[in-house]
Amino acid sequence: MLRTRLAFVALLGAALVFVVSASAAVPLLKGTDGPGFTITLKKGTTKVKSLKAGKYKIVIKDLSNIHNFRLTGPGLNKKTGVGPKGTFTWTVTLKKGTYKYVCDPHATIMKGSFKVT
Ligand SMILES: [Cu+2]
Repeated sequence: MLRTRLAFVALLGAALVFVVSASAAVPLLKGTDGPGFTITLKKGTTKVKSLKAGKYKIVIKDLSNIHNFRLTGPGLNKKTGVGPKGTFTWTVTLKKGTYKYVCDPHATIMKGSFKVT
Protein backbone atom coordinates (compact mmCIF):
# COMPACT_ATOMS: atom_id res chain seq x y z
CA MET A 1 0.00 0.00 0.00
CA LEU A 2 2.80 2.39 0.96
CA ARG A 3 4.72 1.40 -2.15
CA THR A 4 1.68 2.09 -4.31
CA ARG A 5 1.25 5.47 -2.67
CA LEU A 6 4.93 6.35 -3.18
CA ALA A 7 4.71 5.32 -6.82
CA PHE A 8 1.64 7.53 -7.23
CA VAL A 9 3.39 10.51 -5.63
CA ALA A 10 6.43 9.98 -7.87
CA LEU A 11 4.16 9.82 -10.92
CA LEU A 12 2.37 12.99 -9.86
CA GLY A 13 5.72 14.74 -9.42
CA ALA A 14 6.89 13.65 -12.85
CA ALA A 15 3.63 14.85 -14.40
CA LEU A 16 3.99 18.22 -12.68
CA VAL A 17 7.57 18.65 -13.93
CA PHE A 18 6.36 17.82 -17.44
CA VAL A 19 3.51 20.38 -17.30
CA VAL A 20 5.77 23.12 -15.88
CA SER A 21 8.54 22.56 -18.44
CA ALA A 22 6.01 22.34 -21.29
CA SER A 23 4.46 25.70 -20.40
CA ALA A 24 7.88 27.30 -19.89
CA ALA A 25 8.79 26.34 -23.45
CA VAL A 26 6.14 28.64 -24.98
CA PRO A 27 7.96 31.81 -26.08
CA LEU A 28 6.73 35.11 -24.68
CA LEU A 29 5.98 38.19 -26.78
CA LYS A 30 5.02 41.62 -25.48
CA GLY A 31 2.57 43.86 -27.29
CA THR A 32 2.11 47.48 -26.23
CA ASP A 33 -0.18 50.21 -27.46
CA GLY A 34 -0.15 53.73 -26.12
CA PRO A 35 0.07 55.84 -24.11
CA GLY A 36 1.15 57.90 -27.15
CA PHE A 37 0.40 57.02 -30.76
CA THR A 38 2.68 53.98 -30.77
CA ILE A 39 2.16 50.26 -31.09
CA THR A 40 4.90 47.66 -30.71
CA LEU A 41 5.37 43.92 -30.56
CA LYS A 42 8.60 42.76 -28.95
CA LYS A 43 10.40 39.60 -27.99
CA GLY A 44 12.53 40.63 -25.03
CA THR A 45 13.58 44.16 -26.01
CA THR A 46 13.74 43.50 -29.75
CA LYS A 47 10.98 44.41 -32.19
CA VAL A 48 9.51 41.27 -33.75
CA LYS A 49 10.33 40.99 -37.45
CA SER A 50 10.11 37.25 -38.01
CA LEU A 51 9.14 34.24 -35.95
CA LYS A 52 9.05 30.50 -36.30
CA ALA A 53 5.59 29.00 -36.63
CA GLY A 54 4.21 27.67 -33.36
CA LYS A 55 2.60 28.51 -30.09
CA TYR A 56 3.29 31.85 -28.38
CA LYS A 57 2.12 33.61 -25.29
CA ILE A 58 1.49 37.29 -25.94
CA VAL A 59 1.09 39.75 -23.09
CA ILE A 60 -0.67 42.88 -24.34
CA LYS A 61 -0.30 46.08 -22.40
CA ASP A 62 -3.08 48.38 -23.55
CA LEU A 63 -2.01 51.65 -21.98
CA SER A 64 -4.64 53.99 -23.39
CA ASN A 65 -8.42 54.29 -23.57
CA ILE A 66 -8.26 55.65 -27.15
CA HIS A 67 -6.10 52.86 -28.58
CA ASN A 68 -6.33 49.10 -28.91
CA PHE A 69 -4.21 46.20 -30.11
CA ARG A 70 -5.44 43.95 -32.91
CA LEU A 71 -3.41 41.05 -34.31
CA THR A 72 -4.46 39.49 -37.60
CA GLY A 73 -2.95 36.85 -39.85
CA PRO A 74 -3.45 33.25 -40.94
CA GLY A 75 -6.11 31.78 -38.65
CA LEU A 76 -6.03 34.70 -36.23
CA ASN A 77 -7.96 37.90 -35.51
CA LYS A 78 -7.66 38.98 -31.88
CA LYS A 79 -8.12 42.38 -30.35
CA THR A 80 -8.38 44.32 -27.15
CA GLY A 81 -11.14 46.87 -26.68
CA VAL A 82 -10.48 50.52 -27.52
CA GLY A 83 -11.99 51.84 -24.26
CA PRO A 84 -10.61 49.48 -21.64
CA LYS A 85 -7.01 49.73 -20.52
CA GLY A 86 -5.20 46.80 -18.97
CA THR A 87 -2.97 43.81 -19.41
CA PHE A 88 -4.28 40.92 -21.44
CA THR A 89 -2.67 37.54 -22.07
CA TRP A 90 -3.28 35.62 -25.27
CA THR A 91 -2.01 32.19 -26.19
CA VAL A 92 -1.88 31.94 -29.95
CA THR A 93 -0.67 29.52 -32.59
CA LEU A 94 1.10 31.35 -35.39
CA LYS A 95 1.18 29.75 -38.83
CA LYS A 96 3.36 30.50 -41.85
CA GLY A 97 2.50 33.83 -43.45
CA THR A 98 2.37 37.53 -42.66
CA TYR A 99 0.78 38.88 -39.51
CA LYS A 100 -0.21 42.48 -38.94
CA TYR A 101 -0.95 44.38 -35.78
CA VAL A 102 -2.74 47.70 -35.63
CA CYS A 103 -4.62 50.07 -33.42
CA ASP A 104 -8.04 50.05 -35.09
CA PRO A 105 -8.89 53.79 -34.74
CA HIS A 106 -5.41 54.80 -35.98
CA ALA A 107 -4.53 51.92 -38.30
CA THR A 108 -2.77 54.14 -40.84
CA ILE A 109 -0.12 55.32 -38.36
CA MET A 110 -0.20 52.73 -35.57
CA LYS A 111 0.75 49.51 -37.31
CA GLY A 112 3.38 46.84 -37.67
CA SER A 113 3.90 43.46 -39.23
CA PHE A 114 6.08 40.39 -39.07
CA LYS A 115 6.61 37.20 -40.98
CA VAL A 116 6.16 33.68 -39.68
CA THR A 117 8.21 30.99 -41.36
CU1 LIG B 1 -4.78 54.33 -31.62
